Amino acid sequence: MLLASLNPAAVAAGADLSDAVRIDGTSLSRSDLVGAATSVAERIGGASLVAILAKPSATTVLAVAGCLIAGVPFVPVPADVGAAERRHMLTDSGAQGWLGERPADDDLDGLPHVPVRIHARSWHRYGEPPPDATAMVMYTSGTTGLPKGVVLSRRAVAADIDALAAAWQWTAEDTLVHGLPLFHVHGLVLGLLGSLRIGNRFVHTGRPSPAAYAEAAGSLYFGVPTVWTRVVGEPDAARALSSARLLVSGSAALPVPVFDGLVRLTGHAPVERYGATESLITVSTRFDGERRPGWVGLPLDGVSTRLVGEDGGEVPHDGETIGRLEVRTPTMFDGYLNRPDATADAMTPDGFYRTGDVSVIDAGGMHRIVGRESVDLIKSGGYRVGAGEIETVLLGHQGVAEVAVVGVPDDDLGQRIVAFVVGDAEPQVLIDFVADQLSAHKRPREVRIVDALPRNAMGKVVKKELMT
Ligand code: MLC
Ligand code: AMP
Repeated sequence: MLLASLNPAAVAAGADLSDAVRIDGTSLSRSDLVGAATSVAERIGGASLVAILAKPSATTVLAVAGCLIAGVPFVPVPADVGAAERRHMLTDSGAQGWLGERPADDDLDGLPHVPVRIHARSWHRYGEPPPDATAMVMYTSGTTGLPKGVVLSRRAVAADIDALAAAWQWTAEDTLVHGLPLFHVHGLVLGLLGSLRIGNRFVHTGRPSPAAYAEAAGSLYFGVPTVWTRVVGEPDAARALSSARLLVSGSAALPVPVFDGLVRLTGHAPVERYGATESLITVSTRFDGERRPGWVGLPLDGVSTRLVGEDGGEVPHDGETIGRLEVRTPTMFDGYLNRPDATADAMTPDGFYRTGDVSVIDAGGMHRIVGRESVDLIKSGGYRVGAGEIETVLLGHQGVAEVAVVGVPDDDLGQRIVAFVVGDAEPQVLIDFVADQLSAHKRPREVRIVDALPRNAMGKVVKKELMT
C-alpha cells in the first residue's frame, strides 16, 4: 500500500495516532485521515485527473490522500500560481475539475469544483491501485518553453520513500517537520507522502522560518538551503534544533559555510541529498555514513549513476574529473505528459536520465554537484525556474523590446532572478506582471533597464556577462 499508515484495518484495530498530521492550525489523527480522505475518494472515483491548489492546509492533505486512495491522478498546482501558468497546467493535463480549494478567480477556468469536507467520513475499503498507475503529474520548468508535466507512478514514489527511509533510518518514531510547498517533490512526495507511508508524525510549519522550525520540536527536519541559511542566521533558533535526530538539506547546493554553521550551532552535520522531479531523489549521504560538506552522497539503493565527458564517453570517478551526470533509477518518471520529444531528449537509449547537472564522483562513490550545463535553468530558493519561461512572459509586455533573464549569485536564495530589459517599462510593473502570469516565486527580484544586451558575433545574448 502506497500510504501504508492509512491502512483502514490497522487503524480500526487501534493503530491510531491522534496528531498524525499538524498543518495550518489543524490536527488530523490517522482515523481522521482515513475517514475523511476515503470520503474524498468516493466523491472523485472514476475521474481521469483532478487539479489540487496545493496550499499548505488540511484540505490539501485530504485531497492528495483521497486521490491516492481512489487511484485518481492529480496535478498539484502552486499555491501562488498566476493566470497563464495555471491555464497551461489545466489545459495540458486535461484536469476535469478542482479538488479542495479553488483559485479565487476560478470562473476563468470554467472547471467544476469538488470541495473537501474535513469532517466527512467514509469507511469504504478501496483496493490498492497497481504500482505502475500514475500517482501525480507534477509540472516543472525547462530551459525554454512552458513547464512540462512529469508523470510519476505510485511505484516510483513508494520506492523513493523506502530508499530514503533506509538511508536516513527514518521510522514511525520520527516527527518530521518542514514548511516547504506542497506542490513539489521535496515538500509533497518526501515530506507529506513520506510521512503517510512511514507512519511518523508530520508537522507543517507554514512559512519555514527559523522560529517556526525551533518551536516544532521535531526529530527529523527537511529544508532547502535558503531555509538552513536563515536558520544559521538566527543562532537561538538554530540551537533549539540540537534536540533533533537529523537535519536534511536538498533541492539546491548547500553552501559549505551554512553546513559548518549548522554543525557549530546545532551539533548536527546535515544530511544532503540530490535529485530532480523527473528522477526523484537518487543520491544522499546516509545517517550512518560520512557527511562531507559540499558533497551530496552516494546513490540510493537500486540507483546507478555515471559521468559523461565531452566526447560522449564515461569519465573516471576520481573526485576531480567533471562530467555530465546521468542516473538510472527505480524511481524514474514515466515521461513528460504529451511531450514524447522532450522525454526522448531527456533519456538515453539505455534508460539513464540526463540530469543537466555537472558533477564529480570520487573513488568511494561520493558525488559533488559542480553546477548546471545550462545557464537557463535557475534555482532560486530551491525552486527550479526556466529563464525562457520568464522571458516569454516579459516579451508579452508592451514596454519590453528585448530581455534576458539570468540567475545571479545570492547569499540567501542561492540564485536571484534578474531580468535585463531593453525598453521603457517600470521595473516594479514588470515584476508584478510576471508574478500575475506565472507564480509569485518566479518573479524577478530585480529588473535592470539597459540600453542594449551583450551579444556575440552571431547575435546571441552572452548571458555569462550578465551573471556577476
Ligand atoms: C513580494 N511578494 C510578492 C511580490 N513581492 N508576491 C507577489 N508578487 C510580488 N510582486 C511577497 C510574497 O507574497 C510573500 O509574502 C513574500 O513576498 C515573500 O515571498 P517570497 O519572496 O517568494 O519568499 P521567500 O522568503 O524568498 O521564500 C524563501 C523560501 C521559498 C525558502 C521560503 O523560496 C521556498 O519555499 N522554497 C522552497 C522551494 C522548494 O520546495 N523546492 C523544491 C523543489 S523539488 P508573504 O506575506 O507570504 O510573506 C526539488 C527536488 C529536490 O528540487 O531535490 O528536492
Ligand atoms: P527540481 O526538478 O525542482 O527537483 O530540480 C532539480 C535540480 O535541483 C537538479 O537537477 C539540481 O540542479 C538541483 N538540486 C537538487 N538537489 C541538489 C543538491 N543537493 N545540490 C545541488 N543541486 C541540487
